[in-house]
Amino acid sequence: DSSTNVGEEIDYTITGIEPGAGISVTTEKAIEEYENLDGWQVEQSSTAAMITELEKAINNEEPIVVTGWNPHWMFTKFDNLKYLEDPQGVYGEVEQIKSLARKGLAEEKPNAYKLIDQFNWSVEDMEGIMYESSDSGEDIATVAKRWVEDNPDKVAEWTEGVEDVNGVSVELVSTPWDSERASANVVAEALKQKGFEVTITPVDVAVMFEAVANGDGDATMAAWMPQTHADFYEDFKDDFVDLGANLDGAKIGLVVPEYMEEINSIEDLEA
Ligand code: PBE
Repeated sequence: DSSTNVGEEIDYTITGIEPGAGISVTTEKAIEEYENLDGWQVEQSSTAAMITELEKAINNEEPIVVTGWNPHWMFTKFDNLKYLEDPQGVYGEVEQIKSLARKGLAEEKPNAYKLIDQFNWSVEDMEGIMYESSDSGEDIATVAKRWVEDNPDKVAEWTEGVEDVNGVSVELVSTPWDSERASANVVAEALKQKGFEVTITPVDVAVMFEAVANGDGDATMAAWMPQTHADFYEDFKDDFVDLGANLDGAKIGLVVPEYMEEINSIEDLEA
């Protein structure tokens, strides 16, 4: 029946991820902004649960709307996904992933600060680690460590002018997603090569911003801006140092399988 209402079929539910994610907050905003999403809800659970639901739907060619983002391997594992157009710009355009340092880090641990400030890589670099880990089943940390060994030229750009130290500790705070586990682990590896002792603490986005702002953590490489983490950034921006982008070309949005041919824009989701 060509008049099938997708909303009804999926119970007016967007399949989402962890409640602490920026994309979950943004999706609540989308539901408020788009009149046609009146009465819709986000089912928040975990990234793994969302991927399982997505895989199940694709295998049965059933409709599903998920919260999706790049860099991520979901677009390689499933080669038939598309972002929905977002005419109201709730999810924004292209995003950057920024590094933030606590105030005082530059003075107290100048070499760590310098390396973190110089850390910069591409979507392809980050996704390479994520694909390899999802393919081989190896932990992101293991793959990231190998990536650092295999990419001495890139790492040399981050360590340029950084002097060796003897066991200075650095506390990185990050989020639990694979993308951020990749960046935190490559930076940790590069810091270790220079003699630092590094810990990585994955926490909720809000806690990550708070930790860098109150000095519990030295730095993070995991701030998605200008959209995904905007609320958290605003809350704490007077209390951290913004080191700029470490990656350009990230993206978030609502994602559906291509076989949902009639659905190309968020506005195509019926109330
Ligand atoms: N993500 C991946 C996170 C940031 C990294 C897009 C799921 C989020 O806060 O939404």
